[in-house]
Amino acid sequence: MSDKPEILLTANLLKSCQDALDKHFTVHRWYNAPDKKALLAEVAPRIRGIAASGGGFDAELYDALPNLEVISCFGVGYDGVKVDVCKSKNVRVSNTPDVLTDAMAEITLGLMIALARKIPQTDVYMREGRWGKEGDYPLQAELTGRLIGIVGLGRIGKEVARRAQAFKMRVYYHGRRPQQFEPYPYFADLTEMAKKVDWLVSIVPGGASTSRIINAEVLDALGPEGFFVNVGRGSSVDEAALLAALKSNTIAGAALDVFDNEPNADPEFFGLENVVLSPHQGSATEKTRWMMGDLVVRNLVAHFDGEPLISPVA
Ligand code: NAP
Ligand code: 8YV
Repeated sequence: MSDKPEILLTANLLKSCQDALDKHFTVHRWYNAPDKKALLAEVAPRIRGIAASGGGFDAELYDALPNLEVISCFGVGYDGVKVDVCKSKNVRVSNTPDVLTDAMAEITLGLMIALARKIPQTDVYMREGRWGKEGDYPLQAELTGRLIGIVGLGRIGKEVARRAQAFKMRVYYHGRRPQQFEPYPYFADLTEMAKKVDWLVSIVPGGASTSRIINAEVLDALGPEGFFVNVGRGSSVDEAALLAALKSNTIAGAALDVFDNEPNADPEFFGLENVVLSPHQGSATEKTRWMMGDLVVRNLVAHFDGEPLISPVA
């Protein structure tokens, strides 16, 4: 019998992470267990940790593991995890911040450029041979000299701001409070910032405090020459209002990496020309996903070595 701590793996995390977990722990794979009830009956009392995605896991597990000590989340967003329940049970929780910030900033600027310069559409325009038949593609927008309003000037938001400045954009931000050492003008009122800027870029966590903060009023304020980008969480947007704004050209366009219903996003988006769509791949690079997986493992190892968690949230 191994003396390695026994953990539950509730998401099909990437191979390098799973290989490292197998090295340090006895791993019971919940995510593909043929009989989850039988698995619980066999191992529940021995389970001391969970390796999970930030999207959370089956609610039954919160009460089914009497000796659970720690949950290590793959992802910086942990809005799918019941942190209050964990705190009440003295279960520690960690996530994977910072290691994905650069990848996120890259895809945010990439989505902005794709939207402004209609890269998906011009690619198809060429592949369909339309350039030779119909002539040059219509003129487009650009980032230089434009105003960007960042909703959520956190780790990722700050990196987006730095890169937006490199694109000669002027940066503003909105959050629950001004940040003393940030050089950008702060807007306490999201709608007022939307009125001011050309680009509204949302990188806020999920959860109750951000639910539907991007609504019809904000989109109307952004206006017919404004662009909206969401790389945070789909829950932060009133998706019906966004679809209406896109269809009526209340805003010029949107680039979205996150959606209300994933992976089955609303098909209403699919036929719209003024949208760039991305399947929640903000952190999905070889390097970044390896680093996220490594941090999942290092948090668990730290816990079972009696050390503080490397990136605790609770
Ligand atoms: P972070 O450093 O915690 O930043 C979050 C920012 O959101 C903070 O600046 C915070 O500012 C602001 N915020 C929080 N609640 C708010 C509210 N109710 N209204 C307005 N602003 C609010 O987190 P991060 O590392 O930048 O990551 C941000 C989020 O991006 C994650 O939580 C995750 O949901 C998402 N994400 C998505 C992907 C993807 O693949 N698309 C990848 C990574 C992360 P204040 O506290 O001052 O309000
Ligand atoms: C992950 C994310 O893909 O880190 C986050 O919050 O949204 C992405 O990096 C997602 O969490 C999958 O677990």
